[in-house]
Amino acid sequence: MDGEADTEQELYLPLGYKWVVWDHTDTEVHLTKGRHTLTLAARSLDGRRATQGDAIVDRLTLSLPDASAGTRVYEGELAWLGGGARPVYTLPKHTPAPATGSGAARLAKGQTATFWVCSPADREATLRVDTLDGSGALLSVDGHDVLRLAKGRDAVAVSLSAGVNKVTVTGGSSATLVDRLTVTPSEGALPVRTYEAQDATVAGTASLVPLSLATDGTAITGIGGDPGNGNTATFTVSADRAGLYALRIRYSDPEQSPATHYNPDPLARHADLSVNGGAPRRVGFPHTFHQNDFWELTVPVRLVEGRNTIAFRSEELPNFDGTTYASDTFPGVLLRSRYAPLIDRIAVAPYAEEVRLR
Ligand SMILES: [Ca+2]
Repeated sequence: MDGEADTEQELYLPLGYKWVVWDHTDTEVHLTKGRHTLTLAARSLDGRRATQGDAIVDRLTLSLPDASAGTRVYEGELAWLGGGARPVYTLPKHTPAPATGSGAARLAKGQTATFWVCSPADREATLRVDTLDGSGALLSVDGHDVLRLAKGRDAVAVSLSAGVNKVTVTGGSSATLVDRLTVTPSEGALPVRTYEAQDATVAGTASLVPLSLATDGTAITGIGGDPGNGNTATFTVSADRAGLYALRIRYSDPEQSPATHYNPDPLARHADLSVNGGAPRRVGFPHTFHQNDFWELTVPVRLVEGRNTIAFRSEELPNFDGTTYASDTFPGVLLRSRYAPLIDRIAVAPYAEEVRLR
């Protein structure tokens, strides 16, 4: 900023599928009133550090910090209503307060209001349902029940996924008037335990690789291989009590097959995830385009109290006949990956916990 070395900061630009598939990176600058010069440069002011590769920059957007922007409001009357639920714009006389927005959603037993809630990151947020009448409605997030509404019990901390989360209120014993849902980023209600790559037990070809943008400088690579392989990574994690937990996997997925005109990007890595040796669950991981470009993905898992193992493995999946493999039919053409993504770290937090806000 203004050519001053002590304001210089290094930005990591996300990698995209191709040029002109736009993305963004965000940072904070502290500005005094008046005119300033913001400079983006491929070389640091002291000349010692330089950009690797290059980028095309479309624009800079400058916005003021806004404390009220922390809470997002989703009006009940604007929710997706199902099962015969309907918006109500003229409230019954006995309701205790006026509605926000233009009204509320009326949910009789089994009727639903669905909200599409956006989270900027895989992180905790506190969801609060403001109702004007009725009780006993059930709140769920991505199909997991997180709270039964009752008098004074209307808020719950939830481990949201980055991007869109499906939040549903289902009417209970007495018809509920849902005024709105508020979502506020919060901390501490859902304690997070973090396990770095070097905490895992690796087997076979799975091994640690140094990567500068991995949280502790290393990630696990080489998970997966031939059908039936034993190239695995296993974390031992601790849970205070049995229940549903959010498993946040920080990963990179660099593998990409050459694009063709009809199949621009057919390949994504997957991992078969097994908790305490149980039946594996297949998880797909979107591209991050480089092994040193890490994203997070949240997977809900059920843990028992105390020690739990979480194992990652992978192999090429067969064709639709269940027996042949694309790599045999089209040798040398990369159509299905045999590998899990690189894993930088995992974090485990309770999926949801009721909170008392007043
Ligand atoms: Ca409302």
